[in-house]
Amino acid sequence: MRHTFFCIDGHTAGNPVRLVAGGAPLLRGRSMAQRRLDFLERFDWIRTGLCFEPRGHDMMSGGFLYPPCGEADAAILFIETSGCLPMCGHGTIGIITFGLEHGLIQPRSPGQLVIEVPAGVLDISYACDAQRVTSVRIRNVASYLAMQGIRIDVPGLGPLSIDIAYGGNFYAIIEPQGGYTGLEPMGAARLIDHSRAIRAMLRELVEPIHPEEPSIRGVTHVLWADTPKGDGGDGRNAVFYGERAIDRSPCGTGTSARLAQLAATGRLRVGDKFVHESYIGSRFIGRVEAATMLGGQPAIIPSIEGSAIATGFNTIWIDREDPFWAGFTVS
Ligand code: PYC
Repeated sequence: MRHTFFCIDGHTAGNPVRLVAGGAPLLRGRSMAQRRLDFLERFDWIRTGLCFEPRGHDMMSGGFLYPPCGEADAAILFIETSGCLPMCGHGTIGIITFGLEHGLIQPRSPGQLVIEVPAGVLDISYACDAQRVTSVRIRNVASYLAMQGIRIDVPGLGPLSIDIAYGGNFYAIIEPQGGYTGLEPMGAARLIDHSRAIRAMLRELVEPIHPEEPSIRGVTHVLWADTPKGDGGDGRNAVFYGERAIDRSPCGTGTSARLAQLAATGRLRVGDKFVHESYIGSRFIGRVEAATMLGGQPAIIPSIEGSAIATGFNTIWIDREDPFWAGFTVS
């Protein structure tokens, strides 16, 4: 049996986005959080088939557009090598851009959208030049500093003090200290090896749980913070996700988590802007839009602004006679 998926492929600030525009399964659930769990239970082979080799690769990421469960304009279900993220910033920027440029999303008010994702509801504004969407700004879900100063001893790096912040996913944030002197001396291969070890060590010690949506739990991503390289930047980062991926974009939920950490520690205030660079030098503009409370603790509403480029249409088959129909990974 052959399943056909019509995709628009592209990238946001260098990181891949595969918008699956045709072939989405019908999902059960009254919220995107419930539909996400239903997808993982019954249709995860679609995610692995489209994201893992031989149809994808370690960084592959994307999603489906769905009709909303509530009053929003549309809903997004994210797929990625590591699972179905509750929220993905670079993915949202790409999916909104490609969806608008190809008429899959019809805004009720031009320039504005309300989008449901498993982590909550996003207010989005965007700018166009003729048929092209030139920028997307996401007012993200409430983000907060969940844990501070967790101390671990990392083989090859020594003792580190790590904060955990939520920006749509839970991030371990490592600032330069001790054996970590910045991104340049580390290089991508060492970042990946250390990130896997650090995430495993943290998972033994702590399990952060979202105060309102307990299906969102656990440290999934590792953010290595650094000083900016280019003019006009405020910070730089490399985000590790999945098993072998370093985000090529500045990472939308990572930037949100970093803004929450910087705001909670008095280094940013409401109204501040933070230009965040990625490992490859691409940029998002982060902003601390507002202060709020989440589950009784102080939080912020961050926004992330960036742009995406479509690179082509991709009609992908998953054929049950293919020995690798559900994809594979190598360790
Ligand atoms: O942009 O939020 C993001 C993201 C998460 C993982 C990769 N990118």
